[in-house]
Amino acid sequence: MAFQQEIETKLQKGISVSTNEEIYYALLDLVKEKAEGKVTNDGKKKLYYISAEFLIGKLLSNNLINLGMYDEVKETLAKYGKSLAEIEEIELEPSLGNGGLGRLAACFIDSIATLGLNGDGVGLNYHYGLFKQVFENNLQKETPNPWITEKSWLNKTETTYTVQFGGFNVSSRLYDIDVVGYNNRTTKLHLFDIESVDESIVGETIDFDKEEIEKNLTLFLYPDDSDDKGRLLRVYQQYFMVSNAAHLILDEAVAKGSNLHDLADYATIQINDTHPSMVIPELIRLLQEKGILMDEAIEIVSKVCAYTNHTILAEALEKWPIYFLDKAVPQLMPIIRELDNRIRKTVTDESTYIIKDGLVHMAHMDIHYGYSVNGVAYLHTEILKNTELNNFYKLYPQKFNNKTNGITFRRWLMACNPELSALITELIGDGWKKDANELEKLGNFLNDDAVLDKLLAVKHEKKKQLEAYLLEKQGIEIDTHSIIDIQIKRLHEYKRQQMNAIYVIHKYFEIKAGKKPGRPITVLFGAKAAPAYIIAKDIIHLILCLQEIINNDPEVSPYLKVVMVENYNVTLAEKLIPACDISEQISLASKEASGTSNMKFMLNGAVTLGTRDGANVEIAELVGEDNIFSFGEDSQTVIDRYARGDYNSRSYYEADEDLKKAVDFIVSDEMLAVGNKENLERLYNELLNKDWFMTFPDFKEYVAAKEDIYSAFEDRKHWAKMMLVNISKAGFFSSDRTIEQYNNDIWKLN
Ligand code: 26Q
Repeated sequence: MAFQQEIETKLQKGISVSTNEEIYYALLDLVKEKAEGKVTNDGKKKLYYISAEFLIGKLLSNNLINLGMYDEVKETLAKYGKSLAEIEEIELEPSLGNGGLGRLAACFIDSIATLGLNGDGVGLNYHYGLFKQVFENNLQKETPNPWITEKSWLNKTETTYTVQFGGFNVSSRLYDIDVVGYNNRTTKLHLFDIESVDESIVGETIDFDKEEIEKNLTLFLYPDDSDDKGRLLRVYQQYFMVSNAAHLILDEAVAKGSNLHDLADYATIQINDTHPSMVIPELIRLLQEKGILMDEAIEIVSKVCAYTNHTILAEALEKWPIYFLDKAVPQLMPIIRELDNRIRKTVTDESTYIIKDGLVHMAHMDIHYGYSVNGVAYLHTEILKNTELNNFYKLYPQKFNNKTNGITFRRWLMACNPELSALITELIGDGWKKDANELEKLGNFLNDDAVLDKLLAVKHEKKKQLEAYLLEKQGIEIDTHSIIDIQIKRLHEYKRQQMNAIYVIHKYFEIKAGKKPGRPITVLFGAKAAPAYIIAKDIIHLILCLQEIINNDPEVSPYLKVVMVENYNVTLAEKLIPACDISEQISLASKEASGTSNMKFMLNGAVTLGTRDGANVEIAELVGEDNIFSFGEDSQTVIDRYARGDYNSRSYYEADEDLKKAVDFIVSDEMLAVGNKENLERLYNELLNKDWFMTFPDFKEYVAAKEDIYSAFEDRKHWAKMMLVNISKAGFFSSDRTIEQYNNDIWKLN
């Protein structure tokens, strides 16, 4: 049936006389039916990608693209005066992730479906997801962010389990979201929930009674830094997730004929960071319940579980106090102790033990009892092998492997930038949509002026769209003829938004002194800070204060604008990335495991200004040093300085007049007039007395690199060439490539 007929049957009336809301829900129904009608791979062996986060974003456009219906739907709606973009505004974004790790999981399930692999995602159905960020008095405030509407992408299933905690049980129910692959099969995102969840205990804020687990277990996603009560709740959530997953996995294997001794022929589990690590003892426990002895249960599970590490920050490696686990999941502690004892008997290196000083080291359990350990970019994996996890690498060199992250080009090019997609297809055909390496063919147009002009025209069009969007949604004005310089990512000191902010102050002084840039610059930030991460919130305060001062200064604002968008999320990323000229990837070398926004920016024709960290290293290798602006100390220099422990930020401050002046401005009268003394002084003191992520040593080179890249922008033709090189080399970063490598090297699905 033609689309128009199908949708009008659902609407029971014509498109033109229907409201956007009616059309949205009719489309939702229709797309869900189409997804159900697609085949799923149900081969023998299945992958379970268990993750506490799946930052999937809105699904309507994405699913329409993957079903091959997007153009027809958009055009038909337009014929009757309706805009698909406006209709998609009705959909609420599920914020089921903090950032990179959650978004990676979402890209991965898209690629798993697209490649037709037998694999599902397993996670939790948080009712409020991550908090919504609002700005008040130049400060971040957190509010609840409900996303589940009466009708949504969630499908309630008949699958229910009982999960045991210390002292009480809860009943779970499984909700599924169909994951539609591009022109191929579907898989499922399994999200578990408790039947007894009680939304009424949530008010205007994100504070709620943390004691009543039966009511609150799936209400919120925990930010990456939290208070103690929250941390205990996090343990309950993690166990709830993996216990349900383990039940589901065993049930599905048995249904396919497994006798459980051969579980590894039916299931493989990818543990996404340590958040699902308790699946190891839980599976062992369940196998024992089914009559399998401890020795064999351990052996089976060790052939099923594989672990991905996403962080080098030692403080971010999960270590749970024994008393947490004793309280929440007492049935697991004897198993974890047994796992630890076996290591103590066979391994002499005490640093690898699972239980130490009353803490259970989750990653240690994963590495000893998993069959694969991977990092998420070349440099990251090297650092794990040679430094951070070196003691484990010496024990199990064969387990370690690298899987450089990737992104789905369906969402991060086709959906968010149809204009660029159309230009690419006009030039090289549409084979790139299935085989991203075909983007290399764009290299044939590097000297084609007409193509370069078109590329610049697309960028300008995306800037105009962003301008309209920000004005309408946030009342923010940007200049589409300015250089758009963007840093969007979680707020973390190692990502160094503070360095970018100090640069802005430096530029402000230059303009005040009469050194005006030839072209206006818009420095755009988007970032949420974990509610308990004090310094991160102080950095947001700094940026918001700068925004107020600079944008209201008539001497400066024609040349420099600072914009911090509110509530940065996937939807905003989809608008910001296509409009960007300069991609800020300025983490302290060695600290950013990979980064994935760097890949999205590159794919959309932004040029990277970055340190030699994470996947930036691979971007530089692909595009060549002429098409990226790299600066700063390298990872080894940084690692060595940490080892020496002799970093003294004050000495850099004293030695650099520009830096000193910019840093002092943080506590100047102008700043105190718009900001809070407490926040600004705390940040100032932190930088001067600690600066743990070493912004000062890189500052000089950062300023120089910024000047270089801003002046490079003025040679429009050369800049367009750099854009095209970046796009043409982005194929490697398709998550289809990443997933193929996971499958070939780790999962080995048939
Ligand atoms: C841990 C304990 C308690 C509460 C929360 C957490 C927690 C939550 C989220 C710890 C870490 C995270 C998220 C980590 C993350 O997003 N890491 C990013 O992963 C990306 C995908 O591999 C990389 O590209 C980024 O470099 C990495 O920072």
